[in-house]
Amino acid sequence: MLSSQLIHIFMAAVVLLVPGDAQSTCPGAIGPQGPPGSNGLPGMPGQRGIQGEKGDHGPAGLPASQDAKLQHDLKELKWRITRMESALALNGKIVIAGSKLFATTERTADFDNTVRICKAAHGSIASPTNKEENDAVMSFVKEFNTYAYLGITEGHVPGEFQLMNGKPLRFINWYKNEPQGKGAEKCVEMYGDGTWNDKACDKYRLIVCEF
Ligand code: MMA
Ligand code: CA
Repeated sequence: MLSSQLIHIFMAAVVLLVPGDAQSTCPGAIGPQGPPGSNGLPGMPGQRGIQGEKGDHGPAGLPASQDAKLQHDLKELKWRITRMESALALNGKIVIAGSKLFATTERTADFDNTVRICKAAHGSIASPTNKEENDAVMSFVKEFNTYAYLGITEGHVPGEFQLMNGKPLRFINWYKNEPQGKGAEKCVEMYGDGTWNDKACDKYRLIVCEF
């Protein structure tokens, strides 16, 4: 009996003396603010902004003639190209004539295919316009012992030949009594001595292109 009375007194003391419990059930002053919560997930990316204004011009560059690095690079580039041309020329792959470069595929084709093949190689069928260029083409004709078609064709007037590239035909090197096809031979082939003959276009001739 005594022990149950003691329990009641103890319980009453707990209710009256423990402060936390009393504050949670009774209205009182608002406590201090808690620490910020953990950050949430990042939001969606925003829309692209409008383009900004064009910036100021950078500092002006050196004139090419005074740019030492550029001049050095240019010199090396020229040297490398010349060296490569010499190496290719050594094996008869190309012949340089002034500003033109002539090359053969070492194969034969009719006129239309020769034009096509040279174009596909970003060049054009050999069209010599002076002795130096004519000699360059001749060197291939001799080397491969095969005549070559030139980029020269007969116009509407029989016996009137023109360069395919539209330039006037100033340099000519016809073999004696040529051209004599009278409209029946609309293409031009080069002989082994470099002279020209008007000829039917469907023969197989050495492919020589110029670049
Ligand atoms: C062939 C032909 C002509 C050329 C004469 C030269 C007979 O025809 O190649 O184009 O003019 O020979 O004799
Ligand atoms: Ca002829």
